[in-house]
Amino acid sequence: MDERLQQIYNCVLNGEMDEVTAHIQAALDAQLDPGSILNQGMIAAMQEVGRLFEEGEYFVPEMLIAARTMQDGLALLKPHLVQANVQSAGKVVIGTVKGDLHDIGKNLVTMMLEGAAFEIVDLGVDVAPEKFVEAVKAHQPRIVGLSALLTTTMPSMRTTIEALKAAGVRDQVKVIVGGAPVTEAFAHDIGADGFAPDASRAVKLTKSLVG
Ligand code: B1M
Repeated sequence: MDERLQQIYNCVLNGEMDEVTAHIQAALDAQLDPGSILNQGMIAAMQEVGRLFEEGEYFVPEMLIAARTMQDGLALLKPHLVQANVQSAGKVVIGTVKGDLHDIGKNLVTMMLEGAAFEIVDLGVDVAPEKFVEAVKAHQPRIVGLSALLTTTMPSMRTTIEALKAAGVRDQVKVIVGGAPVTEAFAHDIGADGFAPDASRAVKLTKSLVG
């Protein structure tokens, strides 16, 4: 791996918040591809954080500080990942489902959708089904995006779709789902309109669903 990407990887892995932005800036100044900085530097490091957590070497505080480091880095990288467009491509209501506090992936999807000119209503994390229903009624989006990172919160995706049906608004929107444990088969099973494994494919999917 390029030495500069390795330094960014190490910063996220070790939660070196003070240094990550300087390394990302140096990589950008050296014309490294922002997509490689994100995928090989930052997302790969978060996967390693997850592995260390599973093996009992990292605990929640280490995971949290790595997440904060990633978020600081993302703030700097954002303008390089997205190119602002003027005309809205449609409105998207997005959130991490009830019980789930993970938002880095959801924020990345949001960022990429914004870059593709979608108007975003971000409901944040731990969003109850009724909040999604309220937001659909209030904002009339074309797409509802649900993110989940825990196997224990994946059922909240189903509950949210059921709540949209019960409120009579399911047919007004397309529902897309994603997050590390989510699969195409699960999306199909819960009656979602689409699944994307990563942020760039979430943009492609959203574009295809809004025509
Ligand atoms: Co948590 N955590 N965590 N965590 N965490 C995981 C998910 C875990 C896999 C770690 C592990 O054991 N290996 C594990 C889940 C196991 C399982 O469910 N089977 C886990 C656990 C157990 C927990 C706690 C229960 C730990 C505890 O308290 N004992 C707890 C739960 C809290 C809660 O939510 N109620 C917890 C807490 C946390 C922190 C708060 C410390 C922190 C989150 C901070 C934050 O998000 N602000 C955290 C972190 C950082 C992780 C890992 C290490 C990294 C997640 C991440 O940000 N990845 C994670 C391990 C891992 O994923 N390997 C882990 C980078 C991000 C860019 O990827 O989110 O997958 P991801 O998003 C991708 C795609 O999935 C997709 O696009 C994104 C960009 O490409 N995508 C979508 C995501 N949403 C989408 C929506 C779409 C489309 C695509 O359409 C709408």
